[in-house]
Amino acid sequence: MKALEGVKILDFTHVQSGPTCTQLLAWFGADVIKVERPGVGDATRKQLVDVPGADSLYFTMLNHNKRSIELNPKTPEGKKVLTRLVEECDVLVENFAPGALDRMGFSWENIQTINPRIIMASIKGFGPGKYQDCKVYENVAQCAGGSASTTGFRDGPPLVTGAQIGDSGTGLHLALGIVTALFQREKSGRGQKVSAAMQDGVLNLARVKLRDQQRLAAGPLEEYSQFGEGIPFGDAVPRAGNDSGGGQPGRILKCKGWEQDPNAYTYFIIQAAIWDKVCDVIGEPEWKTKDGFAKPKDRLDKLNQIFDRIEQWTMTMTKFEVMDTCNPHDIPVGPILSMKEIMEDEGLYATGTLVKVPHPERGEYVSVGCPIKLSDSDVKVERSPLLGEHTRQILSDVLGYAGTELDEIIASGAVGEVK
Ligand code: CAO
Repeated sequence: MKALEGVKILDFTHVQSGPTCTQLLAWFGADVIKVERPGVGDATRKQLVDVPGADSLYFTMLNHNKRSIELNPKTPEGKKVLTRLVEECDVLVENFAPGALDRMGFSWENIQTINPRIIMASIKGFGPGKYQDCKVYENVAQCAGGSASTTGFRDGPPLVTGAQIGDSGTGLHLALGIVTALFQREKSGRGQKVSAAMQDGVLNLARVKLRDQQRLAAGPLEEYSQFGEGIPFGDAVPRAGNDSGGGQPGRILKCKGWEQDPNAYTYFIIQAAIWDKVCDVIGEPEWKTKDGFAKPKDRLDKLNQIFDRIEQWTMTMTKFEVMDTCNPHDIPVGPILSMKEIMEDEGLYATGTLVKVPHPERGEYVSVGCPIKLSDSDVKVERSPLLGEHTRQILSDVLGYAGTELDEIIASGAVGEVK
């Protein structure tokens, strides 16, 4: 048995944020029915295409374990079918632009009237307020949620990060909201509306930076390199480069081969608790007792000197040798892994974090499997559906249409070219 077995999800999501949410629910066992515009489908099917004619990796990697029905709810027949889906499903998930679902005639009020037990979950760029009507993409959310202003180096422009914290991050937040609402429904018998704004999701992940914003009132942020360098702080949290955010000084340092390999680097943290071991490992044992070096606070104005010395040492070995040398001493280090190295890591395939998925149009591809492991709810990653692959199956098996009624719906064009 799977954790969410028996839960039916009407998946009205597209692009990245919503699909990551419903993909997780599908991996936990929910029956996810992806509703797509006839003949077109989710726009990502045809974005960043690498195999001509086949669904893109962008689409396939975000829509595993789902079924696809083509449906245009803007037609009379399409409205009837969508109404039946709302009646049948436990959860409706959507991430259309603000107002799009209302314009289709499916406002939250109407949806509740059709099915009072349904949970309706929405992702929008912003919560209620002056920007509530804006369309929002990943990097806009990273900027509006405080991530970009606090990422990068002090003397450079704000930076966005490659991790999709606005899209996939908000999808994760929404998934938690949905299972929480399902849990509450067990007791209340009622559905509810679950909302996650991308700005809020990013801000939640940038929480430590709002912490630092308030700490500024009490004085400079001593763990930031800028403090040791004697550069005054302004009135907003500055970009901290690769400083570690947890109060323990840390940097990215060069390793052997950095001249040719852009990822020959390691992260290196000098936690107070292992300072003596760091001194021994890098060959500076006198720093353990030396004035200005022995105490963590005294080291703050010498971080550049200290990390330069550690880097002289890390540059003598590969990032993996640094890891192998430091780990036995509990010195926290981490190699900067390229996507190529990650994709070649057999250990990640063994745990199901990476999976090889066969696909009829594009052949086998590598995807990220379910990153959350449940001991009693196994995940088998299935390929994403072709556009409208399950239209007939969903109309008949899930919604119970048959005979002339089924023929009429198909003939109306509301469900595309049914295979
Ligand atoms: N049949 C017929 N019409 C359909 C349909 C279907 N199955 N599915 C969607 N449509 C229609 C919508 O009703 C809408 O029509 P109207 O504008 O006439 O009401 C139209 O398609 C476009 O939908 P959209 O506005 O959501 O799509 P967009 O490409 O213009 O905008 C996005 C995309 C992502 C900016 C917007 O949906 C949005 O802001 N979503 C919320 C935030 C979000 O999730 N962003 C993350 C995106 S991933 O980076």
